[in-house]
Amino acid sequence: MANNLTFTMIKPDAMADGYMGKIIAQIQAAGFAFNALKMTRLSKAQAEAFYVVHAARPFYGELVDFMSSGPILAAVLEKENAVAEFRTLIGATNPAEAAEGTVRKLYARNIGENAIHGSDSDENAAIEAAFFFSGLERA
Ligand code: FUP
Repeated sequence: MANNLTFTMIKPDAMADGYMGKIIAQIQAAGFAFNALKMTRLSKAQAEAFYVVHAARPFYGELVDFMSSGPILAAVLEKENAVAEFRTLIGATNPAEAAEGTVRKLYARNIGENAIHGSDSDENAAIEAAFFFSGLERA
């Protein structure tokens, strides 16, 4: 994948807490364009598959339960240097360690329920985008 695309999900905590609109606005204000967007809900099996790279970690079960606990908003985003720029926008995994003004600092509940996902590489962005979106669903 080119380095101008990344994949994100607004997670079930931020959706339930009513932050979807504010987070979309913050993403757009930071200069990202939406290439694809959908609201959906992961089954347990789908959450297990998405996070299979973390299968051996102690938090995997909780992560899968949480990510399948409610609706999410999935999106492919476009901007130059998208992966790195988006990870700066969302902040550290643990909101207690996230920089002021980042999405996780503003809206996450804790390290497990941390409001938003952002791909960690161009390769994973391509894999994650393809997990959620067909070619027809991409602008
Ligand atoms: P990030 O790239 O910032 O999303 O973080 P990771 O890929 O390391 O972790 C993916 C998800 O696993 C996090 F968003 C939340 C969960 N997690 C925990 O619940 N506990 C941890 O100690 C680390 C991650």
